[in-house]
Amino acid sequence: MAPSVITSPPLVPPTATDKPTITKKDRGYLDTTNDRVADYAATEIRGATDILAAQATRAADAEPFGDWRDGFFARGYHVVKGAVPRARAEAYRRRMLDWFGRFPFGFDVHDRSTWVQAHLPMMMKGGVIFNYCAGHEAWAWELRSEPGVIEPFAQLWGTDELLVSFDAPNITLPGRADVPWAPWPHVDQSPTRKGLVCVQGIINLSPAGPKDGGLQLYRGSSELFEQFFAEHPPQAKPEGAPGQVDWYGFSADDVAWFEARGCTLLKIDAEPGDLIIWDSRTVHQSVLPESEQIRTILYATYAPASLATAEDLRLKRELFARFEGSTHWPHVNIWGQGKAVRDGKPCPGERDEPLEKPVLTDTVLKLAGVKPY
Ligand SMILES: O=C(O)CCC(=O)C(=O)O
Ligand SMILES: [Fe+2]
Repeated sequence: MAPSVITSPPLVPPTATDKPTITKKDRGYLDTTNDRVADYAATEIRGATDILAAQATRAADAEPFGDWRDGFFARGYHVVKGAVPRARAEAYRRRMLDWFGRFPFGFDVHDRSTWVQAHLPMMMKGGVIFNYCAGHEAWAWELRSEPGVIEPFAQLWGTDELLVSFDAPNITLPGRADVPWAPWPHVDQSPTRKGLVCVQGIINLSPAGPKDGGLQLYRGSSELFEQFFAEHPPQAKPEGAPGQVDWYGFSADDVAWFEARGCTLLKIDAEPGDLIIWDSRTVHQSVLPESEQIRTILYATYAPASLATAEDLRLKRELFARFEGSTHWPHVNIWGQGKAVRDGKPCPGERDEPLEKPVLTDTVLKLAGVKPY
């Protein structure tokens, strides 16, 4: 299938004189300085591939892989145990929390009175940090370069020539009175994309047991993705929902439709160093901690560099050059997260570069799409 063309949102970095586009947010999503994509049908998409579908067929048929991939393709998710060795996972967590403590808003991890928005960076859903060059800190790039994280994606795609998303960390403090939680079941795949074309991931750095913050997914929902949208043409994105095209939020009625077809809500348990991966057609959400555990994760998705067009690689290099975060998609939908907005204005804690810049290793440059394979 020939890849089609996307109408890309402009990727012009905001300047002091630009007025950020402010949208009203009442769902815990983020204001952004970048343009939104609201019309799924009008947005042409690239990145069609049958690589994973062929792998899934193999897993189900005569020649199963005989490893974790068979389970992944049967269920649509998998937890790779110990993708990052435990001691290193704990060291990454410390570096991440140390970085989190260095914003200029007066947050002190030892002082619970500072665990409120006034003392914290702007975060989606109480923890996701898309801005402040967060995804380009040295610890984020070292984590993405971990061989045990890359390897499962290389196995899934059948190549180790991969790109990675410039994705966000999530640092969720427990017990915040100023962060209400409501269900936010969604998929990170445009309703206009067909089939299994993206597998997204979480590099988990803190204990994620039943009472801890973590990922919930509707088991079996990935298989119903096409049928759902055939029966329910996609609605325009509500005001304030994430601005990129690979996102669709579901109503309670929609969730009931999935439940009526046997999907059940499952909370994924994981330990520090585990990699959680799931088919991007899976309906999912995160839940806040009920325990005292600070949730610390990095989102990370890998896909073959060969699936990216020259234009997507150009957009990716632009984001990389200015340390800007992307979506969960590594090879297409290269949509920058822009700068954080606080009280309707560019956040004074924003920055133009990470506190600790990444070392530009061969692996980093190739995963970033800067250096060709
Ligand atoms: O944090 C999680 O477990 C999932 C978050 C999520 O769904 C997202 O960022 O798209
Ligand atoms: Fe998601």
